[in-house]
Amino acid sequence: MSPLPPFLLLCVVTASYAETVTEDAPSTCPVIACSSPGLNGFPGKDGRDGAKGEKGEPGQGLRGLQGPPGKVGPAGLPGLPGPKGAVGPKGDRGERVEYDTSKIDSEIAALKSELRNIRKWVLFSLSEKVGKKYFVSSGKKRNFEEAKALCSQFGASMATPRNAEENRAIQSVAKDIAYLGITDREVEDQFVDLAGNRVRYTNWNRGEPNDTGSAEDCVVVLLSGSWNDVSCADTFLAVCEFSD
Ligand SMILES: [Ca+2]
Ligand SMILES: [Ca+2]
Repeated sequence: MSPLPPFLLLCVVTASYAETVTEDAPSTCPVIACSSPGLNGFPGKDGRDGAKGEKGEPGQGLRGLQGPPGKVGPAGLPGLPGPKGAVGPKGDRGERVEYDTSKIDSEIAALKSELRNIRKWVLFSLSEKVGKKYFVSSGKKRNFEEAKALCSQFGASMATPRNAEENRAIQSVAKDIAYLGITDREVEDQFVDLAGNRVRYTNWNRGEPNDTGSAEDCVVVLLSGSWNDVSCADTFLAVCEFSD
């Protein structure tokens, strides 16, 4: 095979080159000068995305109705402490108060004296006095424990006669059957005062104490002044004794 003439070789090369560059750039090959015009090629591939356009105008559609308020959100964190306030104006000068302790002592002594006089007057009006003891009767009947609590409430104890004179005073102030501060609850037939001391003075009625039904462990003074052992659950007057 003989080699192609130089101008034909140039056309072949030029045509080959035109096919290669069609996709990227328009051909500038002077192929028109050497052959008939070719057919238009296929469209090239899509180009790269262009730069982002400017923001468009708001749409013209109808605006919806406002929705209901949302739920209340959680409480926020406490704020930081506020700045320190300005210093206030200086206060007035205080007055020096001097206590006269001797005056206070004398006033306390006067009050104590007055209180003693009132107490004496009350006891004198309501009680029977024997030596340094005042006997006062309650106006309401109670069981033994209630009578004991009543006397304790007023800083007194249940009447416990130590001799015939005190017994008469209790009998006189009671006006009715009344409890004494004497029981044999701990040991049967061993009558003791509320401090647990065995009583030396007694004034039993005839046939007493008889512990009827094995259930009589408290003691009352009868209208006659004599004593009877009774059930602690029965109700009688309470006589309390105060010390001078
Ligand atoms: Ca008894
Ligand atoms: Ca009895």
